[in-house]
Amino acid sequence: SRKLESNLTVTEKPLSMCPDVPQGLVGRLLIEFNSPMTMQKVQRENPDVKDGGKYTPSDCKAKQKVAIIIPFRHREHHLKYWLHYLHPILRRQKINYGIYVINQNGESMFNRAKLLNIGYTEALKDGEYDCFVFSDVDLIPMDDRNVYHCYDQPRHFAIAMDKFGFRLPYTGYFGGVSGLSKEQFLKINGFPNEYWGWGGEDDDIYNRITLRGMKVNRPDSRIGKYRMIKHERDKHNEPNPQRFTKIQNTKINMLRDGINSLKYQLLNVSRFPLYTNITVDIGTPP
Ligand code: UDH
Ligand code: NGS
Repeated sequence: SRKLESNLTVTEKPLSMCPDVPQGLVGRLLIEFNSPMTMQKVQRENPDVKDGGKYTPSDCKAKQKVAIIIPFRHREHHLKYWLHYLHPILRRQKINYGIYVINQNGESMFNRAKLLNIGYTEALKDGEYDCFVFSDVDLIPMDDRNVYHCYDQPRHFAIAMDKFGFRLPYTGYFGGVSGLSKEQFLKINGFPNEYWGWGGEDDDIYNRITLRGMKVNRPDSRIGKYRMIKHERDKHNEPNPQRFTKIQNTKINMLRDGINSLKYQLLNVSRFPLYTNITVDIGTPP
């Protein structure tokens, strides 16, 4: 309670914990990428999001603090749609969250998993996060019951993508959108830093999880549906010819390659209205 200038005492009810199943979800969503989108429009749609893309539910206390990490380079068009769809979904899900776009500087080979490790590290410098959701910039959930927080086991969210006919392509698929608590992430020494170019890094993460005795947890396939924004293969993210041998060696490599060996140069941190942009120099493949 607090005293006002007069002698009135206003009693503020302490916020109760947010319920396990958020109230006010709408279920299935209509997702399309044809309507024009501008960052100004998305900002106007989301006045309650705080600088840097932070949000805290106003009517209940969230159990977890979630950092959402997006690996990024030259996908501004996709990011507008991602922010347009995700901010309202996360708000309905009553998530206490911050959005971190990890932007790879320069034109050397792309390295998705290393950018995700950097996202984990940089988010923790910015807030006391206990959960990390890693999302590609071109994946939009089609149902808001697919709740973006952490679970008892590492979570795979993007299990039924349109490009795979709304099915899991294979049992060990862990790509697209996934979520690990801080403890789960540290238990597997984070993600590999040594997958340059496209492919395999998600399979390596899956291997790490099972090798440490954890089991991937997934939503119901009716709820885990996604639309992917169609795009051509990016430059400097060609399929990595080493990926097949690398995923055979997760067990040995995960001991030395991971969050314990992460090296990069922080170039810029900018807080925009709907996200925090972190630009990094991650080096080049050996
Ligand atoms: N990413 C970027 N910039 C890049 C490469 C990747 O931002 O230059 C990020 C982005 O978040 C993307 C994610 O990394 O969603 C995964 O990369 P990807 O989209 O290249 O992987 P995906 O499997 O596509 O979606 C592979 C090429 C498919 C070509 C299909 C041609 N019809
Ligand atoms: C596997 C890749 C994964 C990839 C998945 C889906 O073959 O990294 O296909 O790819 N693993 C290897 O290459 C070892 S997709 O259809 O989205 O292009 O995520």
